[in-house]
Amino acid sequence: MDEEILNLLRTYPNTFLSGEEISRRLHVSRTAIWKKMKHLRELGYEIEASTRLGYRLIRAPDILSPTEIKPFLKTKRLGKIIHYFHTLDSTNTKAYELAVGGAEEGEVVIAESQTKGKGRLGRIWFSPPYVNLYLSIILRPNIPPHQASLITLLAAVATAKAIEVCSDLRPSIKWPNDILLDGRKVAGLLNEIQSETDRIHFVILGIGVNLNVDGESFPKEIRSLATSIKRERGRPISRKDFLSVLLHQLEDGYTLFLKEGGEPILKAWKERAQLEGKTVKVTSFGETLSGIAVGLDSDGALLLKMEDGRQKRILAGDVEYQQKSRIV
Ligand code: BT5
Repeated sequence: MDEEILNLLRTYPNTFLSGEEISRRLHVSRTAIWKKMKHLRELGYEIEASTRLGYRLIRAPDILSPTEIKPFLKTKRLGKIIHYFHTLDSTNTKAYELAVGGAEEGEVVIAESQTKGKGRLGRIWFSPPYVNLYLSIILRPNIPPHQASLITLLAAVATAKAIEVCSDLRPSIKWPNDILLDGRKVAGLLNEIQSETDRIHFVILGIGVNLNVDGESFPKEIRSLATSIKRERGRPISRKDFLSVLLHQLEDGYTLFLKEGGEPILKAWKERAQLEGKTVKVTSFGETLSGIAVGLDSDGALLLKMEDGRQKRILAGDVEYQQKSRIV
């Protein structure tokens, strides 16, 4: 009923709606309405009440509940169903469970905070409440498992574009899953798949974006490595606007990928990553390799030209830039 009352109040902006009118339209008692208004205020909605005139919505909180997001969302595939939580261990874990239980392509899990936000290789994603975005999307693409990395790449491009659209900042992408602002990490992606040898059952696309967290709130181990949009532009960003733009960007990228394959994704990624020619150190499966990044293979693997002249394909790993760009 929260949603119905809010929709009604939103339909008549700046206008008082009497308790009697609301009660007639929603077929509930005036006491029930009074209780609901109290509950909505506790959620952060600013609602003016006048004994003579009724109720009026002044301001909605910047929370990521379906009630707040749905009115802005015009996507066709992504976000038709939003599972929303105040707190979760990890949105990826929850989305995985839902996918195993048969959830459909495009279902989305959002949490306002995570107690065990997951990075790669068992690392932790710092996930404080009500300031950032923690999102996981269930996808069921009809592609072979070796192409799943392309979904991380398209999500990186979509996240970079959403940051650009909403903040006017210019993010860059770092292989394979980091989005940086001025060299510091503002977003990370974690793509988990369940598959057979030649068929993907589902992909969980996890995205964490630091939106409004203050610089000094980061744990000190990552304070100099991490940043947020608020920190970079000096003022906060609307989280629900950002989420809506991001879901639209992801849908566009994903639709293009399903239609035209990896090529346009790789092209857009390369433009934003500017990886080619950089001297890098790569840690992959316990091994550290140095060389020059030559580019990406058609499945998103990193191509590294090593000091002895051999070229190596790196499927997964962490990259460190060694110095400024150099032409190969
Ligand atoms: C990632 O791992 O960058 C993937 C992060 C994915 C997080 C999202 S949130 C929604 C969804 N649900 C989940 O449970 N996860 C996904 P990796 O490349 O391994 O980077 C992890 C490293 O980044 C950590 O070891 C820290 O050094 C650093 N880090 C941790 N929290 C950070 C933050 N909030 N911002 C920037 N850097 C952070």
